[in-house]
Amino acid sequence: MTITITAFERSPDGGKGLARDTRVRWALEEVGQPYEVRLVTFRAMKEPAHLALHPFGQIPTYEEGGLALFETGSIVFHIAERHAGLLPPNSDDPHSDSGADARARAITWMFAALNTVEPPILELATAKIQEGDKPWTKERLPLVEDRIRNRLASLSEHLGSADWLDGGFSAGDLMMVSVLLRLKPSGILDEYPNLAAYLARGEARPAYIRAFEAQLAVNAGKPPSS
Ligand SMILES: N[C@@H](CCC(=O)N[C@@H](CS)C(=O)NCC(=O)O)C(=O)O
Repeated sequence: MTITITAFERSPDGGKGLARDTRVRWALEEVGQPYEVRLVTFRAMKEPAHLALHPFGQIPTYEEGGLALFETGSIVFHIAERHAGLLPPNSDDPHSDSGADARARAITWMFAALNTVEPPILELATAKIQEGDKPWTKERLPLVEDRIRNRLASLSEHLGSADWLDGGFSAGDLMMVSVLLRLKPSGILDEYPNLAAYLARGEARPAYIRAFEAQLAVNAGKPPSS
């Protein structure tokens, strides 16, 4: 069955890979599933046809046969559940830690990326881009940055010298790396060398490179629209 995702016709980041279709492309590349992309304008995202797929009028969406999904957490989880490569296989033995428990922990890291680490990082983007001209932004920025440091310190402590968050690379790492990517220009990540190296490991994966290049090809040569 053909998989079709949606992406910005013109991404606000001009192709830096921060638009969330990149994480879905990455997941599909990791599991070796071909996919098609339907590009949408900001206006089309708010029109009935797209709202029928995504109630909040955003990208990405995911269609496969009669199934339509939105929210990257749900989409990546769906891909990881149906195709080998992103989650440890379920073990038949309920008493074994090697299967079901490892899978549950990898899923936990997906939630941690989206619910615990991403929110303060998005807050920084909002503070800089949407509220950058407010008189209180200068005072607010250090507070927001410290909330990010608080999360990164815990994440760095957990990761230690390991390559990935829990054993081998999983959908949890895919989501965490995707979330951390937005921090690159801020320099904050460099305060945690193991996290900077973790990010670089994610970006070096062939599947990530293919995903990044595919989204870049859409945006190449087009100036950012905001
Ligand atoms: N929580 C959603 C966030 C989706 C989201 O914010 N998408 C952005 C692009 S990365 C978007 O469509 N922005 C345009 C808008 O909200 O109007 C997810 O993970 O899928």
